[in-house]
Amino acid sequence: MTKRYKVWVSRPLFPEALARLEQHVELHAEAIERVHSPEQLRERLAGVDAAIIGLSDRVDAATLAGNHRLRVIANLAVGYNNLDIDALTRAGVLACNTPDVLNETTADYAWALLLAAARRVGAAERWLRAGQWTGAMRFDDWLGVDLHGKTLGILGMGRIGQAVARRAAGFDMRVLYHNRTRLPEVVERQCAACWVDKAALLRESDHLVLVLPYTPQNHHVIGAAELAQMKRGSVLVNIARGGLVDEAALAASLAAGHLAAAGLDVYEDEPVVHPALLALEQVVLSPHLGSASADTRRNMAQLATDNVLAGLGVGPDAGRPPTPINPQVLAARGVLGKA
Ligand code: 8YV
Repeated sequence: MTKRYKVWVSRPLFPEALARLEQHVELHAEAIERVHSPEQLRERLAGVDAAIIGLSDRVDAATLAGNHRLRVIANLAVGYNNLDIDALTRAGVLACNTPDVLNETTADYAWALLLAAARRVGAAERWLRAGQWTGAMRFDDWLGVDLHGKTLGILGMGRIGQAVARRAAGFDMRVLYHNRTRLPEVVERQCAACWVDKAALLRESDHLVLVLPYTPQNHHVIGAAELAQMKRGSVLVNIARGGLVDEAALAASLAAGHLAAAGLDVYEDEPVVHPALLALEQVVLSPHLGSASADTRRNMAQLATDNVLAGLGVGPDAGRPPTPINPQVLAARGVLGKA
C-alpha cells in the first residue's frame, strides 16, 4: 500500500515508536546518531511531510527556504531553542515539543547533581578508584556542604522547577524562586516556595538550581556579577541550557573558592566542555542526560510520535497534536489544536 506521508526521524529512536509511525507513514529513520549540517538538514526536510528531530538539529528560515512540503516538526525535547518558531509559523509548519513527560525525571536529576556536587561524590569516587584510600582517613577529610536545613534557590519556576521545589520538603529546606511572573498562590503553596527578586535569590540561596528556558535575553544570566552576589560556599546546578552561564566566570569563581561546587548537565558549546571546568575537581559534569531514564525517554519518543501523526492528520488523534508550540498553525489550517 502506498502511504500518503513521508516522515524523517533524524536520530535512532525506540523500535516501538518507529513501528507505530510505520503503520501510518513512509518512514525514513536514521540508524546512527550524527550531527546534520545545515545543508543536510535542509535536504532531508525538503523531501518529507514531517520530521522528528533532536536538539542538535537547528531549524530556521534558511533551513525552510523553498520547502513547501513540510507540515510538522516534532522536537525530542521540551526546550526548543534549536527551533526558530517564528520562521516555522510563517512557513505554516507546526512545531511540537515534549513537555511534562520529563518533569519528574529531570527534577530527580537536578537533585542527583546537587547532592553529588555538595557532598563531593565525583571527586571522592575518582580518588578511591585511583587507589588513594590506603590508610586511615582524616576526620576532616572530604568535608562537603549540607543541603538539609539550608535555602534552595530556583531560577525559572516552570513545571520542572516546581518538581525540583517539591522535593526540597524531604530535605527540610526553605525554597525561594525567581520567575518573571509570580506563580498563583495555590501553586506556591504546593511547592512551599516564595517568590523573591533575582538579587535576593542570588544573595540568600545556599544552593541555586537553574531551570529556565534559554533565550537570547537570558544569555549568561549567571555571569561574573551574579556569581559574586551568590553566597560564599554555595553550590550552583544547571540542568537547563549551557548558554545561561558564563562558564569562564563560573570556573574563576570556583577556583577562587567563592562557590564551593557546581553540578552541570549542559554546556554552552556541547559536546565541548570549557577546559577550565574540566580541570576543577569540585565540578560534577554529566553529558546532558537530565531526561535520560528509560521510561522517560520512551515517553518522549511516544509523545513526539503522537505529535507527528496527529499533526499530519492521521491516527486516532488526527488534527489534535497533544503538545503544539505554535497551535495557530493548526487554526490557520482550519484544524483546532488543544488549548
Ligand atoms: C534533551 C532537554 O531533549 O528536553 C530538553 O529540553 O534538554 C533534554 O531532555 C535530551 O537530552 C535529548 O537529547
